[in-house]
Amino acid sequence: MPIERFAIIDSTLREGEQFSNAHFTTADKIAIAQLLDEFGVEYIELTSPVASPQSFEDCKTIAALPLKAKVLTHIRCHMDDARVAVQTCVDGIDILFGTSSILREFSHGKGVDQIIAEAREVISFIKEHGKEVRFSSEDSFRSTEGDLLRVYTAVAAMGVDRIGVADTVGIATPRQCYALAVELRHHVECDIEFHGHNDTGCAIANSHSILEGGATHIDTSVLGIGERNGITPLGGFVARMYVDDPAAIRAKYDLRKLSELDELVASMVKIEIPYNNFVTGKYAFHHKAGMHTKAIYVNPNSYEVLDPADFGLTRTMNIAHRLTGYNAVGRRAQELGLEFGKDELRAITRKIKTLADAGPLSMDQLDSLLREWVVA
Ligand code: HCA
Ligand code: CU
Repeated sequence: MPIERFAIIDSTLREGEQFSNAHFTTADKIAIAQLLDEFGVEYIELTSPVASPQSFEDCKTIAALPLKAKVLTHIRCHMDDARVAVQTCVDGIDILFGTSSILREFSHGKGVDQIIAEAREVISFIKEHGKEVRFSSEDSFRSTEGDLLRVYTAVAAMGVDRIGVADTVGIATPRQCYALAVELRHHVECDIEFHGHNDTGCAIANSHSILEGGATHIDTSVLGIGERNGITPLGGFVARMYVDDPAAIRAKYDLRKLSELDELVASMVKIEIPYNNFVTGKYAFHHKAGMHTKAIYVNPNSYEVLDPADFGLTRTMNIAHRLTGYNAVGRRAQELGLEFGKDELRAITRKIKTLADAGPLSMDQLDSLLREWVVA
């Protein structure tokens, strides 16, 4: 699939509301939706309007905003929910039904024929109201392939815009995702969406693989927030796609909005952005070892596949430690307007390493050492 063709369905305002600390006010939701829209996600998914009276009002409010992104809401595959959802003026409705044997046994207790019959009623009702409709099978990867294919081919024949594959428990592997998409492509022509939980750390890789197999839409949330440890994070997913084709991704999304989005949502849900977060983590563009800093000065691409400038960020270097190298020390001296010969720089670097063996140095200490060397 050409990279420009995939679309992001950001679910910060639906899956993200299921994150432990999330309690978005209407104003919060508007701010998130507007920033996601400026970033350029193609869809914004909202909590079901039947969840609570405020959720219903918020659905109407967000659906009425002048956004480029299409607004979706998310409901159970049930006429009671569908009747409410069509009153909210959203562009589309994502419906969900559990197909795995575990959910059929312990959750809703329905067979595949019954699932298809209920889906038919809900899907035709939503289509009659002129809305986009997606049918997703909850816990897809613990459903048998036969059941999945029966349900998906049936709903595709009913004219859904998308079918959804949901790795509800984060059990899928990239290979399984790829294989499932290839298989589905033999059976359905409609778009294919993926919603992947991150319990085992595979959410981004799964999202990427399923696109390679023929899926078209990926669910994300800002910082990956969601039920348990969440889903595919918007920033990490975009970073993964960027590496395949930076120009296409720069054209599709305003990448410089990513930090603002991560910071906004982190503050609303009262968490710190993790130090190792994709793109926006404190150390995402930080270089330390001498071999790395030397090469980075010559060509940043040697140890960076993401250009921080594309994300409105700058790289940082830590050279005040025992893994440092004389190239980096020399650059620092130049920045301070100091000139040293090669041998001198090697001697200074040896001194830094010896001092740093006793414990971490600060940049100020390193700068003083360089300045005092001149004086001495
Ligand atoms: C859940 C629902 C869901 C739905 C995904 C989808 C999941 O909270 O269990 O609509 O595709 O992970 O299955 O978020
Ligand atoms: Cu989910």
